[in-house]
Amino acid sequence: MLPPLGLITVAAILPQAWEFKLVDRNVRNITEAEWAWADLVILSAMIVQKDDLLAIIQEAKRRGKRVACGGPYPTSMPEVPQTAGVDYLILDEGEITLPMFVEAIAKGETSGIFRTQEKPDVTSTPVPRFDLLEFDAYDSMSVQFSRGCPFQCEFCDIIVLYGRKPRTKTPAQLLAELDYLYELGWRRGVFMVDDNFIGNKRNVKLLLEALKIWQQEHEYPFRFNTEASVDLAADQELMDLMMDCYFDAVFLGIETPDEDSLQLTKKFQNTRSSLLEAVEAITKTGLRVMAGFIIGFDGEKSGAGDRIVRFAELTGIPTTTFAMLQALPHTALWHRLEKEGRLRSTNGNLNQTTLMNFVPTRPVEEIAREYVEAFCELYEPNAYLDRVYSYFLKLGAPRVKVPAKLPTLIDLRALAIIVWRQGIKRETRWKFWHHLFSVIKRNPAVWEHYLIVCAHNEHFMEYREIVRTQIEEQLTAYWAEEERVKQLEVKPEKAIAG
Ligand code: B12
Ligand code: SF4
Repeated sequence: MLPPLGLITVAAILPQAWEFKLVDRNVRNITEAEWAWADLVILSAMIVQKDDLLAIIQEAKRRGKRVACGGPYPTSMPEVPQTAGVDYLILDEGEITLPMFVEAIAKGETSGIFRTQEKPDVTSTPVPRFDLLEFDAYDSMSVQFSRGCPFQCEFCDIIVLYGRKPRTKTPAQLLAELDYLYELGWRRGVFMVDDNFIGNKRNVKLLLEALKIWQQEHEYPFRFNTEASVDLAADQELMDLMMDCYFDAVFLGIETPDEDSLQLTKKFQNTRSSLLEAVEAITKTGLRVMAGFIIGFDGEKSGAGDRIVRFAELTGIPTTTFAMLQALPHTALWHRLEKEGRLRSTNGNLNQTTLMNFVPTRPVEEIAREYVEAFCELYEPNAYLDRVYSYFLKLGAPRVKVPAKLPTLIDLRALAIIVWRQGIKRETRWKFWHHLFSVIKRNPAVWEHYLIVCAHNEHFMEYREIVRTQIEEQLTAYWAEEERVKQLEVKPEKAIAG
């Protein structure tokens, strides 16, 4: 979906006299020629990419290369890459630690750990090296205006990694990044990867004012998405500005409609007004809501999965990121569970196919069953089509006049796939055509966007089975482990009896 913005930012911070080649392991393998060429292998990873990170470290060491690594996972769990044999651990935000590393290299040091408690001022972050990317591999490009979030959700590691004081770039700095993307020929979506785009509302409005003019002058080459907290709904001026800049979707961390769970997890901003009304206000303005949902909070009552499905149906939210709660390293939740002796593993990885890594307050199999059922229900083809249809009838129309573009070969191929699978092959074909024509008639400005979101289900339908199989496998392993521990506990008694 998106490129590794961290690594291309790292490449921009390092001395520009160095030569760089970038391999995104989400896209392709490293070639023999690339291995032979590299003097130094620089790696970054998120927690879910741990296994691949370790494999590459080992491969690089086997080939006698020096290895440096940093990024969110090594920063959370530095002992893991260290044990795997990396030479340089460059942790925290690269703006501060990379210069320390470059200095160490200049002094001929062959290993080192570079850390800082300080959070850098991102106004000095250079324009990322977008030129290192293979553009065709991605759905959207990424840019980042701010880091950090002012809220205090108990499970969140953003505030651990990037702090609670949102730090923003200057509008001119972000526009320079867009200029570069434009110059390189990018003309599709751009995701503002901020943890909470509206964490500093004053500065984001200044950015949007400038971006509005930039987009007008360049005839709207980019369509933006972002992530924001639910209080976006209370600021109509901000939402209007986003519409004027050609934002079309926003990811909201709804987490759960259960107010007790929201209170317990300290997501107070989601309890201040009605979540249903917030989603409605954002939708009517014209921003498609994507929602993050979580199941498995402490004290959660049975039926949480159903309540999430009902919430999605009531609001019509098409696309969701739904996962079982995970305690990520060093979060407030992780520390609490560790104190209570409830952490089962420190490997929390936030993936949608992962069983929770702690002992919950209700039976784990009940949560897992509700989760898998809810996941499958959300993306059942009939239910999905109806939900997306109801949503797009109320979605506000775009406000900017984007010049018509000829469809590319990629667009035409995607259209052919969706028409074949959803309009001809599948049993829901009549519903598909009915809803499509009805959207074209009743809310014509959004029909293309509607079709794209229908296409998302091609991923989720397959993913449902992956979620089901992997969660069931982990449950089986969980029970086998519980049984093994029980056996170990009863052994001494047996020995005495024997
Ligand atoms: C955009 C994004 C995505 C995108 C694309 C990511 C990509 N291809 O890189 C998508 C939507 C695909 C995605 C998916 C997921 N993501 Co994500 N994502 C982000 C997000 C919002 C922004 C990433 C980004 O571009 N940041 C901007 C750059 C500039 O910052 P940065 O990467 O941190 O880099 C800086 C430093 O970390 C450091 N640095 C980074 N790399 C390196 C390397 C070296 C050598 C050095 C020295 C320094 C260094 O220097 C940089 C400049 O300061 C972050 C949150 C965040 N604030 O970063 C989460 C985040 C990285 N994602 C996270 C997670 C968990 C996931 C998912 C597992 C979610 C899920 N449930 O499925 C999946 C995994 C996908 C996969 N299988 O690969 C976690 C990782 C937690 C962790 N501790 O590892 C984060 C931190 C958010 C969170 N807490 O939930 N994600
Ligand atoms: S609002 Fe989002 S980014 Fe901010 S603390 Fe809560 S979960 Fe983390």
